[in-house]
Amino acid sequence: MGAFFSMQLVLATNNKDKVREIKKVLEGLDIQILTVDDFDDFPEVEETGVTLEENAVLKAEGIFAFTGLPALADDTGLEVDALDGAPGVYSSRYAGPGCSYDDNCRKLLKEMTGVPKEKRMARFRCVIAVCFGENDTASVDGIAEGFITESKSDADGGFGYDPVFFYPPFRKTFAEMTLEEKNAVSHRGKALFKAKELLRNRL
Ligand code: ITT
Repeated sequence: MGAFFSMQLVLATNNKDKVREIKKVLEGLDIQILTVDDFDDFPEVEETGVTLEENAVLKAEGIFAFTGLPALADDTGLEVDALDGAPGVYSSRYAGPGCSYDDNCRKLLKEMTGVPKEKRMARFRCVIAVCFGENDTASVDGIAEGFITESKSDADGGFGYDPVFFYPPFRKTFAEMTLEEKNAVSHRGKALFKAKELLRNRL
């Protein structure tokens, strides 16, 4: 395998599930992908923004500042219509500090108790920011539309809210999809295909 790449890119995330999906889409580019595992004391950038885009930019620029290398960050939220867009930007800590994916899914199903099928629309929104250098950050986004199920799927694909997110065109939840299927239609997959173009143009 060639040891030299045209670019190095750090994935500015502590979420291993995101890393798996991101790496798959960026495969084949002449870029060496680095992650949290390649650095000592990789920081957790504080998400003080009020929008997904602000947080994605904060994370990408924070990791660029730490590593001196181009960095790609992802900020994602699940927007549920019947809950006025919650959990949205607070999706990771919906059930409280230190909560698990399962805690979040259970809390969401509880909040949605009694909401009829036709009012269970929701969407994942993903913003990806790439910081190429000082004052040189670009962001792109992607959306996937679906419904919140009434019970949690026991399939183990995907992560986070995937077991309660039903995707009508495929007639299954994101948790029942392979990595390739999910990436082809998901919020992150769509944002990543745009990010891949941004990266290609810089090689
Ligand atoms: P980083 O900030 O380190 O990237 P995080 O998990 O805190 O990791 P977010 O702030 O973007 O990331 O939180 C989004 C939360 O939304 C995440 O913790 C999951 O619970 C959920 N989530 C994100 N992407 C998802 C996906 O593709 N499918 C289902 N749930 C997802």
